[in-house]
Amino acid sequence: SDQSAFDVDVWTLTRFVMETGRQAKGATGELTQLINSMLTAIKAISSAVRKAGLAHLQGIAGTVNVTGDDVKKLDVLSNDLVVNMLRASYSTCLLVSEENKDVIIIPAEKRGKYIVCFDPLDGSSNIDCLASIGTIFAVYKRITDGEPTEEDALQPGSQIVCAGYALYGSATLVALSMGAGLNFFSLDPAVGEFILTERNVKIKKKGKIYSINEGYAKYFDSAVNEYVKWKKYPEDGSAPYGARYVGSMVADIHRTIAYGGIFMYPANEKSPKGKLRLLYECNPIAFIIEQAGGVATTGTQRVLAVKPEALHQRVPFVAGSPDDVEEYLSFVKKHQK
Ligand code: AMP
Ligand code: P6P
Repeated sequence: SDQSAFDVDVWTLTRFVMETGRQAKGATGELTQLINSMLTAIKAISSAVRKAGLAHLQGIAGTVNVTGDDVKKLDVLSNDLVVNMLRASYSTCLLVSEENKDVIIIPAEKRGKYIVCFDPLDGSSNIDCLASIGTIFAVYKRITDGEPTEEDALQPGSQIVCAGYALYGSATLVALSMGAGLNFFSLDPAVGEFILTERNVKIKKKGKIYSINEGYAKYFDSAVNEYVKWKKYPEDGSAPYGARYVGSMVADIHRTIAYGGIFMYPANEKSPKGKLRLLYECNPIAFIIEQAGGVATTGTQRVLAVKPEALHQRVPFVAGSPDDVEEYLSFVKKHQK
């Protein structure tokens, strides 16, 4: 039989969140309930993502599978899982999902004090080629009384209480922060628990990788193109950077935190505000990047300082190792003169 040591005192994510909850002065346990409900949804999404090919969950919605039942697109299924788990947690009162045009108001009898903005399955255009995809979420405290409103969701990212992402890659990983540092947890499918694998994660001050979709070079502004050229043909005797781009934000961001470097989805002529959404992609990821000691900017301001005006608004997004982002900003400044 397998004699490898079985950790009988393992730090699961559930245990970690209960521990940090106990240390939080006056905490009622509501946020702990919320996080653990989100984790249940993530475990179920991970299982569905890994069975997608077998269960014919891929492809377009509306098709039927071999047994004739309706096939839900993976991202519709993921959205339903997150909404149902959060509604059942009695800790939320309003949700914003990439999949829903309008806010989702939780029925009065099931309400708690938190708002959650999430992308249930980010990078879903990569599902059919089996590239890594992810789930992203940010948690805020409501700021209105009575009926929750859109105003509760339009808070700047600086108000985030908790944010995280799940990466469905070669393993399933959760990155989570409640504002006191960033921790990584890996899913042990044998136990069905996320296990703490890296504490207080910090990004390198400077990396050697740049990550951008150069297919838009024709449409980038000159600061972006000049920065990218500098990464390829540095004139200060330093070595050129490596290029990596998955096209799935969570995969590109997780690599940037793990290895250092810079991830860029800047504005371009075709997308004057960039493509990434502020509420459920840029803000949670910017919060996490800052907790790892990195920088996240729109090119003109700190992402977490942006005052949102609309649920699905886009912002240009550049984030990663502080020295790399600062170097990019020096090119932006040079071109503003
Ligand atoms: P609660 O009463 O559970 O909604 O928590 C109130 C506040 O305590 C939250 O908004 C957090 O700032 C903090 N808190 C609660 N639970 C946790 C936790 N599990 N880990 C870290 N901070 C927490
Ligand atoms: P492009 C996936 O569709 C996504 O929203 C992000 O996950 C990813 O970073 C970006 O779009 C990729 O966009 O234009 O490079 O294909």
